[in-house]
Amino acid sequence: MIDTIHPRRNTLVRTDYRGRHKPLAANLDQLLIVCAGEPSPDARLVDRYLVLAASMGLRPLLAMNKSDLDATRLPEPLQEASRQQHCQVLHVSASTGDGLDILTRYLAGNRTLLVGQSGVGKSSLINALVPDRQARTQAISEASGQGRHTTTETTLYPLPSGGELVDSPGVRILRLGHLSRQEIESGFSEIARQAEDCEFRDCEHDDEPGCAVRPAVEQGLIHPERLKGFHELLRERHQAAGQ
Ligand SMILES: Nc1nc2c(ncn2[C@@H]2O[C@H](COP(=O)(O)OP(=O)(O)O)[C@@H](O)[C@H]2O)c(=O)[nH]1
Ligand SMILES: [Mg+2]
Ligand SMILES: [Zn+2]
Repeated sequence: MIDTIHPRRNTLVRTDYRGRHKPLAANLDQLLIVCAGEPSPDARLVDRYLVLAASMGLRPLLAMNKSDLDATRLPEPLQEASRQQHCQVLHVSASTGDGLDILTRYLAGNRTLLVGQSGVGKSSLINALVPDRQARTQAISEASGQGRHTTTETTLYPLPSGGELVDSPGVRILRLGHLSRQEIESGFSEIARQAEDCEFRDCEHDDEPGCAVRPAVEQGLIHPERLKGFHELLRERHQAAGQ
C-alpha cells in the first residue's frame, strides 16, 4: 500500500503519441549520453539529450565508448554542443575496461540515467559497471522472453561505489514537443544568450528583422548544426501545440 509519495526533485516522463505523460524515473542527478564511433553519433539526437538534461536540471556526461576500436574523435558539432552545455566527455571501452575508473568516479553517489542509440554499448557498460548484472538480466529475459516488460521496464542498478544507474528503454522515444520554449533554450545556451539581442522576444531566428542569432551563425559564433537542432525542436513544439 502506498502511504505517501515524497516530493520529487525531477521526474522523467515519457509522452505517448496522444500526448499523455507517463513517469519513468525520478530524482535523477545526471544524464550519461553514450556514443561510439560505430554506429556513428547522431548530433541531432545528442542535442535532444542535452535539452532533456538541461530541462530536468541534470548534469550531462558524454561517454565515447569503444575506444579500443579506433581513435574516436567526437564530430565537431558534438564537440561544440558538449562545450556549450558544459558536458564532460570521457573516452571509455566497455570491452577492455579502459576509462571506466574515471567514469566510476563521476557516477559515484549520483543517480544517473543512461541513454544512447542502439548498438553504442549501453548494456555492455552496465555489465562492466554492475557486478552480477549479466546473470540477473539473463534470468529475466529467459523468464519473460520477448514480453512487453523487456522493452518498457525501467531498471535501477545500484553501483558498488554508491549511486545508481538507471536504464529506461522508454526514454528512447524522445518526444520533447511538450517542453516550453525556455526549456528548449536551456539546451542551447549559446543561442539563448545571443537571442537576448533579437528584436522580437519570440524571434525564431529564421529571417525575422533584427535577429541577432542568424548573423552570429554567419560570423561563425554559433555552429549551424546547433541552430538546425534548435529549429527542429521548435517545429516539434509547434506541432504538439497544434494537435
Ligand atoms: N569493440 C568494442 N565493442 C563494444 C564495446 N562496447 C560494446 N561493444 C559491442 O557493441 C555491440 C552493441 O553493444 P550493446 O551493449 O548491446 O549496445 P546497446 O544497444 O547500446 O545496449 C555489441 O556487439 C558489443 O559487444 C566496446 O567498448 N568495444
Ligand atoms: Mg542494450
Ligand atoms: Zn532571432
